[in-house]
Amino acid sequence: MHLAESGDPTALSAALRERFAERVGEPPTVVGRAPGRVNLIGEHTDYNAGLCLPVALPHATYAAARARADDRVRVASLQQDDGWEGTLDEAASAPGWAGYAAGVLWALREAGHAVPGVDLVVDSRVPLGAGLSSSAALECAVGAAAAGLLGLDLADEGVREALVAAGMRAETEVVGAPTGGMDQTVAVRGEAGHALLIDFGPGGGTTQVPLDLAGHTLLVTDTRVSHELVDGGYAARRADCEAAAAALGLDTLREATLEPVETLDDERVRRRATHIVTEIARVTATVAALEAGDWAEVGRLFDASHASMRDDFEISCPELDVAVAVAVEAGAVAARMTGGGFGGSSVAVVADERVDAVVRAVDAAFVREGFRSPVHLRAVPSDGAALV
Ligand code: GAF
Repeated sequence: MHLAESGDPTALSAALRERFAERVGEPPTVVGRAPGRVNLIGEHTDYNAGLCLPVALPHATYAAARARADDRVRVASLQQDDGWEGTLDEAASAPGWAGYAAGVLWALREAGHAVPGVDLVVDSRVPLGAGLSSSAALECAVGAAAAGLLGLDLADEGVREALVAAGMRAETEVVGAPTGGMDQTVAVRGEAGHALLIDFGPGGGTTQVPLDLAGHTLLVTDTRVSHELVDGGYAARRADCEAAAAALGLDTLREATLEPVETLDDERVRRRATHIVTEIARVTATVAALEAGDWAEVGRLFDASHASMRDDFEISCPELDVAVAVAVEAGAVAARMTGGGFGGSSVAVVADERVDAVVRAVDAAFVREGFRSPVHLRAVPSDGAALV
């Protein structure tokens, strides 16, 4: 059975330092690291002031950096052929993948930090375009490296807030993906052994939820159907949610209940709002079920969440539906699609001794259906952004 490895952070950092020195001519002064994430439940709830429950992956992005004497930013990636070079001002419109990296430096400077020109080389073990938040991992790895260059302490609450905010600005303003903040929050605040309950409502915040998997594995399956948040589907869902809140006379769907939602005239908008209201309730129920070790209930909640995303929010795809159904048939106690949707990954809770059987069953089903071979990984709950 093949699972995509996260690699050893110390070894990856050392290898990246060497590659940086070859390219830049001098060694980096810092290496920042930030993880991808898998969301257990609470999808598209973040921009509706709702709840979600992500876990930081052991698979992370690494950003090696060294300050320059001028105000130029040069970014390169071990995964991408193209790099980017420009001034800190021009970083506000850096194109393609470089926008996530250079955009964070721009956003930190906009927030008042004395960001210097920087040479940056990044490396990633987060599968790209897999709905596992490779973009927030990149943003927050660069943010961690920048904090290192600026002498800011990543354990400091204000610094963490600044990194989350800078990552969000890079993504929404520089790249133009109207996302909601879950990914950057867990990339910075994730803790080993925990899921992170995030409350995006007024006065909300984050709570570490100890995750006692009791002989289970969080198995992620990347369908390799590439998902792009910059495409129109994500923004269209967000617009529908805003339309629903407006029609109900509310600021956000967090304040909505099912009864008035069921009276909404527009059938599509009604189904979108139904997903959000029921999904927020499922997050609270999942936390309770996890705390009680009630895996059967977690299974029911994941099942309902998947159906809601498939039928009401309409963000699933045949590959995700097959991955989820076959995982359950092969013995997973719970499975659902995860992340923004339109491709990407599923997450399943599988008794350790059944992982092999589930992986084989999903692989065989993908062959039968003529889908691309999926990639699986073990989502061991891990720490958020740090220097390595
Ligand atoms: C993507 C977005 F970036 C998040 O903000 C969130 O909305 C998620 O999709 C869906 O839950 O990862």
